[in-house]
Amino acid sequence: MWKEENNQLKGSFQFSNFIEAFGFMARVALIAEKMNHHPNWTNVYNKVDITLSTHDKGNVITEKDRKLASEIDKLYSGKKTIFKG
Ligand code: H2B
Repeated sequence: MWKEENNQLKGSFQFSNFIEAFGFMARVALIAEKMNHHPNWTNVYNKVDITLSTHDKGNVITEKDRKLASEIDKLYSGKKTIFKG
């Protein structure tokens, strides 16, 4: 699910609609804030693309990125429908 590219972890996550995607982002935001480690991401409708690296270490992958990636995977694999359009 994650690939390493240019010292960054990259993952792409697909949902059934925009609200599902945005709900996922809200959940990731809560975890990221708790970890004090934040994703770079883009959202287009039902798709969320996430790039993880550690800015404080000069934009390289650290254990913090791997930990956040694994938390994001847990969220995504346990996703439940919150909105049917
Ligand atoms: N997020 C990411 N992805 N990399 C960091 O180095 C980082 C962060 N540093 N969130 C934190 C915040 C730092 O800037 C603050 C001041 O603790």
